[in-house]
Order: sequence, then structure tokens, then C-alpha cells
Amino acid sequence: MMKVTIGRSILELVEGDITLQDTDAIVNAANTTLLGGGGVDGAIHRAGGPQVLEECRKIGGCPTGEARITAGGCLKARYVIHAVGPVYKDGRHREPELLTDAYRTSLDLASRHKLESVAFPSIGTGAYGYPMEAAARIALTTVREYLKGHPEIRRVRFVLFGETAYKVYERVLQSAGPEWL
Ligand code: AR6
Repeated sequence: MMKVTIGRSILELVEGDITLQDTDAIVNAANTTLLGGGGVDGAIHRAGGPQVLEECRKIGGCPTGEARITAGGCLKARYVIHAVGPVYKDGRHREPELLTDAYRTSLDLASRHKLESVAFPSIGTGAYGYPMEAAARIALTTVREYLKGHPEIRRVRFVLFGETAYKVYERVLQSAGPEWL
């Protein structure tokens, strides 16, 4: 577990399972259909139950780089923010911009719904193939920039699945240096 203060907010890294988080919202690494899948998406729909899928159906999809919000169903979190990251090809198909947008639009939704705490998985780094270290840099930088301008979000937690992912995020955050905060 690692924790840094950014402005008046807290950014933390934990190793664990996103479905168990007690933040106001958890973020899903979804696809454009919003109809479920494997990885985080499968785990969130299993734990959240039919209410989450029903709301996703009504929304009817979401473009890459955007996000949509539903209730949390049976989850501890009151909301699920479904964000769609890019399918990684070679890094020259706007993948960095689209990953940045997925984080930023998720945080915008949280802010507009007056949510104080949000947990993110490492969007894009599973089935979609985004290299972990590059994704970690984008995730941490985008959240940091956002928190500096949005102190109404008190806490952002990255929930990394497994020690390898956790260590990469930890290394990237540690290497950022004090001027980063
Ligand atoms: N909690 C936190 N992180 C997890 C969990 C969990 N329970 N399970 C897996 N991860 P992925 P993507 C990590 O594939 O790459 C789905 O089918 C995992 O180790 O879930 O954005 C969707 O429907 C990895 O580092 O999401 C889409 O079609 C990270 O979460 C597609 O996959 C993201 O892996 C989205 O692919």
C-alpha cells in the first residue's frame, strides 16, 4: 500500500480486487457494448448482479475513451463507472489519448455526481494489451492532474490485481519525485 497527498486529496495504490472496494464508485474496464466480458468487467458484473447489466443495456453502449455511470447493485460501492479504454495496437493509433480520456471522463462523472472516492483498476492492461508501465504513467499522471483542479474528489485508489501490476505502479509513482505532488 502506498499513499501520496495531491493538493487536498489522497492518491493511493493497493493490491487487491476492485469488486471489494468500499469507495463511492468503482471503475470498470468495459468495452463499447457495455454488456460485460472477462477480466474486471466479468468480476464486476458477477458481484454487482443484474441491476448493473440492466442499466448498461438501457444506456446502449459507450465510445472508446468515454465512460458511463450505473448503480452499484449488490456491490459495496454505490456506483459503477464503466470506462472504455483503447485496444492497444502499437501506440500510434491514439492509444495514449484514448486511455487518458477514459480516466478523465470517469473522474468527470464522479465529480458531477458529487462522489468523494473512486477506485480504478489498471484500465487497458489485460485483454486490451496496453503495456503496464506506459499505462501506469498515463493513469497516474491523468489522475494527478485532475485532482489538482478538483479537490472535491477526496480520494482515488488504484486497485492493482497481483503483485506484478502493483510493483509497476509503485515504481512509477515512486520515480515521479516530490515535485510531482
Ligand atoms: N480487480 C482489479 N483488477 C483486476 C481484476 C479485479 N477483480 N481482474 C482483473 N484485473 P481487463 P482491459 C486487472 O482485461 O484490458 C473485458 O472482457 C487485470 O490484471 O479486465 O481494459 C472487457 O469486457 C488487468 O491488469 O481490461 C473488455 O472487452 C486489468 O485489470 C476488455 O476486457 C485490466 O484487464 C477490456 O480490456
